[in-house]
Amino acid sequence: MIKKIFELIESAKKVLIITHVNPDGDTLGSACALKSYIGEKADILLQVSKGKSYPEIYSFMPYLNEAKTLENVENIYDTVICVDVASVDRIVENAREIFNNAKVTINIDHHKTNRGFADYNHILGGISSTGEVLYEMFEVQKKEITLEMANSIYVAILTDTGCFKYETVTPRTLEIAAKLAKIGVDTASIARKCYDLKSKAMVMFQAYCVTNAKLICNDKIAYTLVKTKDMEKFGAKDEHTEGICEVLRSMKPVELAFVLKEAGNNSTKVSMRSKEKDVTEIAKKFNGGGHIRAAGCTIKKPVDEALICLLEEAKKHI
Ligand SMILES: [Mn+2]
Repeated sequence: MIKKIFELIESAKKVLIITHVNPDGDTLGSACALKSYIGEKADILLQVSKGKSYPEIYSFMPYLNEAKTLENVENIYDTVICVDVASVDRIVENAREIFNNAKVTINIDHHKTNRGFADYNHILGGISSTGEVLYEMFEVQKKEITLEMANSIYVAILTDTGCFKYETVTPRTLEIAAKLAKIGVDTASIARKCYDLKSKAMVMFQAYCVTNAKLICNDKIAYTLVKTKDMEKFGAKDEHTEGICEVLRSMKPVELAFVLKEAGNNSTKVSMRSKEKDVTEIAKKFNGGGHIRAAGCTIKKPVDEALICLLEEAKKHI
């Protein structure tokens, strides 16, 4: 399959690399590495709506400022490659049209819940990140990994492992990180850019959300509600809620952490994290998905009602 994917990339005329909605470091890093490898004939698509962009902390990465958005992307691609896209529902609006129209569709991912929705699927469920999957693909096919590619893959692995903290980190993951460092990746500088250059609004807003968190079931469950009016008060953007759930989980007794965010049209976006439990079990109940310790879903109810349904389900897992 890997060889075939490289042959398809070779023979493609115009390639669109699709990142997932609410792009994170893994999808962006993987897309940048691929774009860097493929060159001129590839474009990256950010699935962001009007006026929105990718999280500003990733602005140091190449190609993102010239990336297409849902607003300006044209239906001109014969080949589409999805990176870190867990399911076809994560391809939205006109991007779905482009995906359906493409002669060749390729899906490179590490989500266990990915069912293989493309013509060619290379999914290694359980591997740390799509960045790691991609690294192995380049290495197996003996493709040169340039410093630019290495930097992007490093961002993908670093951010999707929460700085090499999760169980998904294997000796191989660390070996790959070492190989990337040997290519010349400045690991300290990338860590600083990803974690220590957050906007003031982000840190202040996160502190506010953490302060308002509730702990229930002997402090085993922590949750907080993110309301649009509060975000406006702090000047917080959508991306600024990233990381709140991890802070809630970091409290010693907490096993399950939830962030419930107003998402418009009376729906609520839920992020969930756990220390030990498999949160995909909870996410799946609401048609969501993700990883064992980090998952999400959207509940089509206002935030206060969504909370009741979610806690009812979560308590079954405690
Ligand atoms: Mn990922």
